[in-house]
Amino acid sequence: MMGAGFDIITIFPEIFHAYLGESILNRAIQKGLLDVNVRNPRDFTTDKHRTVDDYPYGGGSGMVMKIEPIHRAVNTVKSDGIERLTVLLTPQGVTYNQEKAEALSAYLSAEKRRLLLICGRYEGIDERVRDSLVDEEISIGDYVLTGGELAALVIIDSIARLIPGVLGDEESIKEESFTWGILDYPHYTRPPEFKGMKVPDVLLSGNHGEVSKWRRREAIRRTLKRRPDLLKKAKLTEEDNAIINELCSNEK
Ligand code: 6GU
Repeated sequence: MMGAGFDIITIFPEIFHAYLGESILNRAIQKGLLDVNVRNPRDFTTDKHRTVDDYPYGGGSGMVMKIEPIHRAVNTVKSDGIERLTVLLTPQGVTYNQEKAEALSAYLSAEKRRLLLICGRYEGIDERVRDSLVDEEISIGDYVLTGGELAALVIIDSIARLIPGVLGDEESIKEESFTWGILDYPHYTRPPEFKGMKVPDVLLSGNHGEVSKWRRREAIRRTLKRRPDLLKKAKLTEEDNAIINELCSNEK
């Protein structure tokens, strides 16, 4: 596989089949650029009720995911001997961002490496899963979800769109790396005027140099206004800095 391969441990496999069955990611799977293998810990239980959770030792509210079904599911996945990074999705993890997406994408682009994502559910997961099976813990932001499934999909989606051939438009990725770290510029399509709202003249001018300059300026303007924190880390040119200085002084 020249794209990216994922193994998912989840008690809700349908969530993955639903999202990955649509549009761009479905096409990436059909093209062999993306491979996602979903395993349900419930299929690795041995009791009549197929129990995947239990009461917490020490008492308290909520249920805890049991280690044995997860351990068996992980071992089954790993039995092919392929090199894998095992990630637990949990609000306690390191916050995910585009930099991390690019790092994981680079890790996966090496032939025969995969990402194994374990989705937590209920109030928690037996700590021994972390201790014995997990390399890294990732969170997708400072809010609490009912489970790690949406986080796993966020990670798969963000990595998949970095694989050459998935978006079908290599230019957009190149342009993205140029704008890395700042917000996108405003987009317009026909009609040129809608209820009195006009498309900026420069975009209709056919002057590609002027269009590029306008877009860069608007992207910087937006970032300055909405996410000034991003400018500290962004890749900026001397020209960008001149634009920032100008926009700042015009404010007064
Ligand atoms: Cl990875 N899991 C859960 N349950 N909630 C989250 C999260 C993950 N990332 C942000 N909130």
